[in-house]
Amino acid sequence: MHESRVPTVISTTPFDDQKPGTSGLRKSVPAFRQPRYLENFVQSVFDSLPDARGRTLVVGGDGRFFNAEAIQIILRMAAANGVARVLVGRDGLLSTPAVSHLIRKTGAYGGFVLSASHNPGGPDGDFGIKYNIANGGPAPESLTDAVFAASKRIARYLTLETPDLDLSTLGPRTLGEMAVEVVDPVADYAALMETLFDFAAISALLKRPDFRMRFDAMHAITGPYAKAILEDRLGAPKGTVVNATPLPDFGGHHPDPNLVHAAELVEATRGPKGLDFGAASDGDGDRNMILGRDCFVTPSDSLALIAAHAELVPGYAGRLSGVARSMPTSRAADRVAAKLGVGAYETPTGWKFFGNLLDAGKVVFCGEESFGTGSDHVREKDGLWAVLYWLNILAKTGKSVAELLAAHWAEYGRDYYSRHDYEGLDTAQANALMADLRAAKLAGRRFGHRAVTLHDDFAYTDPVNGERTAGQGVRIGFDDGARIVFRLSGTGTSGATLRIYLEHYEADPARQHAETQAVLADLIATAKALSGIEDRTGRAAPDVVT
Ligand code: G16
Repeated sequence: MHESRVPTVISTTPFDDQKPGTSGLRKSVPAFRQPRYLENFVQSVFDSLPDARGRTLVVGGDGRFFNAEAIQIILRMAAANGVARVLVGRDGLLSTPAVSHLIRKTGAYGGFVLSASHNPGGPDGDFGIKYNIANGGPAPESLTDAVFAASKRIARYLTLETPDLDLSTLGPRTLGEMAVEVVDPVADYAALMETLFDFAAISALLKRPDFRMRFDAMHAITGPYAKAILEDRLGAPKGTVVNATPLPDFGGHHPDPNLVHAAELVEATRGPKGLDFGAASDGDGDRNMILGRDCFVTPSDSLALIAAHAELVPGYAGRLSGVARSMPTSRAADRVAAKLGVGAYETPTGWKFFGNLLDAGKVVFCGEESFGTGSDHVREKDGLWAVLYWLNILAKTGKSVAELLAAHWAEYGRDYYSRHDYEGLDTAQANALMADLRAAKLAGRRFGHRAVTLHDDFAYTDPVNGERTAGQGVRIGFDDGARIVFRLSGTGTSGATLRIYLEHYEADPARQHAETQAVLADLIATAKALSGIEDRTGRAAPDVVT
């Protein structure tokens, strides 16, 4: 093949299913491997950007199946669309938070993140692509709507006729007239972490013979980051990071750090000989799970504890302006914000909704029940950051995870919390269920000992730019402070997933140590009665309970 500097114009016709969801375009690998499918979407992004010509972009992915081919396609198309320079991780690898950091650090115009997050990988697994803007965060809805509109009228895409570029060694390359810089995926990110946390204190903790921890990278992108930071830099014993080599199919597992998919890690924290600290992250490194001996920290509680301990962490002491959480996330963080006298914001599900609040300095920490926590250091959630934050708290307080949780609940009350997912539902059936929930007349009705005090479909007006987002989930609040939320997932790739979020507030310390599902049993029964989920679908139980 002759290397060409002149763009080739290829005719194409639209696909009708390229609407980005909660976090970019996610589809099965076979869908992405259809001829012109990825190309159409990437060209639709270029056609929607005000002006990417002459600018710098960052490109990287979580190494899942199809990552390597997709990177080459995107590089050729970027060159053909007049991009001046692309920074790409070695072998095309970059975690999602690392992409966000590189965009911010280099002042890039934006970037492409290739991942389907926690969804399984492999030839029959999932793939995804997301465009991030200059602040390092996911594109706002105005841009993703424009991309979808462009994808419906696309008639051509631009590419170069060039061989694949070698991405296996660091350094500069050229592709047509575009400069390509292959960068170390870990170095910049590791340097950033060092500016935020008390590395000396964490290192001393990790070297203590009586402190036993494990980080499960789930054969996904965080392995090299966690090894470099926890083992090489901070001195944790070799082998602290397990499943550390990223694999295109994640070893056949579901790279989702939760009680179901990281069951082996959970088991290792159980009993008198259990680990003191366990943590895991997902496919692209932005999610996290935090465990102590015989205890699991819900992501909602994790956000609240992170906010409550900001004074112990060098990068955050003395500058907490506010905290934001997605609507279905429990209200534990709101209680901390109220006590500290800082802002509290409730946004729709999706990290993109935090971007304006972070840019405007209204909040420093953000979190979601879907195992996402982060801060204003980047504009994505960040799995390893959350783990380092917890280690910083443990090191500075000298307390165990269980002790920290108990003290927090005693001070603020406990929000018992759980999410029940019904996956792979018929889409029409799921939409009808949601429509009926919206239309139901629930205000004032009694369910057992509770009366309904709130029933709405959550809508959000961005306090920074006034953009309105409606239809974000049905909220049902009760007079004792309990709450049920129903919404459909925006990240699945087949059928519909109904998520039922359940929470019950308990102020009495004597009743804060019961088993979550037992405490929530009557609320779960109410949720089933209200939605008719089991009668409508024939399902006897949720597929995943976290
Ligand atoms: C994405 C979004 C998150 C969202 C999560 C679940 O995370 O970035 O903001 O909470 O999906 O969304 P849904 O409930 O619509 O499935 P990730 O880690 O998959 O990129």
